[in-house]
Amino acid sequence: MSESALIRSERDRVLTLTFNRPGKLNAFNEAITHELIDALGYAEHEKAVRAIVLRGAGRGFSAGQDLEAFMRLRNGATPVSVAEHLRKGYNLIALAIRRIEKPVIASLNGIAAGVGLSVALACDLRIAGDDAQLTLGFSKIGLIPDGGGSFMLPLLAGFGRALELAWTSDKIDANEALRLGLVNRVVPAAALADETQAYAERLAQVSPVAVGMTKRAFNRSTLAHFAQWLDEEAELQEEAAAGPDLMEGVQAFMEKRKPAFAAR
Ligand code: T3D
Repeated sequence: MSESALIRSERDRVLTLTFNRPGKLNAFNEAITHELIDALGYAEHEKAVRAIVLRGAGRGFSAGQDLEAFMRLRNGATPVSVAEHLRKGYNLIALAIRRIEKPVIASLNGIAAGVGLSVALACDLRIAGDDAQLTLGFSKIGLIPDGGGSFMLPLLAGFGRALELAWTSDKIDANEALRLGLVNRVVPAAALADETQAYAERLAQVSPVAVGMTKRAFNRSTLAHFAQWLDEEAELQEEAAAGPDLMEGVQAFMEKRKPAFAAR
């Protein structure tokens, strides 16, 4: 039997969800996406779960959408619309993370790229190992940050810095991410799993009423338009994906060369 793309484990009221495609830097395929949506649904309703941790197996958190799988979906007999793919996948993940009235913590080891980073940014808190590297990556394939990234990135990092990170797709390290407010704390890479578990256990002991209702209050005061924005973001991504740059960008990634984007 093949191993699950998402491993669930529970200890001391903390549910840990581990993306499990280490050979592909935990790039999201349909299996991870849908198993994650299911697991978040379980976490929302299971009273024994009081905090949730998302993490990646191997040397990274996630490299974002699996580009080979994505091309198969786009080039198949019935090509998938990008907007629909987002609405049935990443948008549901971001909405679930925001809806669960329990702390959801991203534990960032190594690389977090593309929509992998968006998923981390949709979480309540981010704890990074000192080996963490963050990159948007969307601009390299002619896309905009999606999965809520175009909302959460400017909110956390500020408008100008967010644009810079989105346009350049520059990789930033854990300390730069901390300085920009993209992560809450940085710990030695070797201690990341233990530190994240300990912090999640601490939050699991706080009044669930205080935790849940504070999250609801912050969602309403600051993220009131998040759901509507996810929908608009999906439309914008559909428009971006309709041009030639996506294909050129993905082709270049697979051929391990720089993309050559023509004038618009
Ligand atoms: O409709 C929709 O859903 C659209 C939504 C799109 C959302 C997105 O996330 S778009 C952005 C997608 N992600 C990227 O563009 C990132 C692509 N990856 C990279 O730029 C680099 O891999 C990293 C910067 C993340 C890491 O670089 P490095 O040098 O540490 O590792 P590597 O050698 O590039 O990758 C290791 C392996 O993972 C490699 O496979 P191989 O050659 O050993 O067999 C590589 O091809 C594979 N891999 C990495 N990222 C992806 C991937 N395979 C498929 N998809 C990936 N995203």
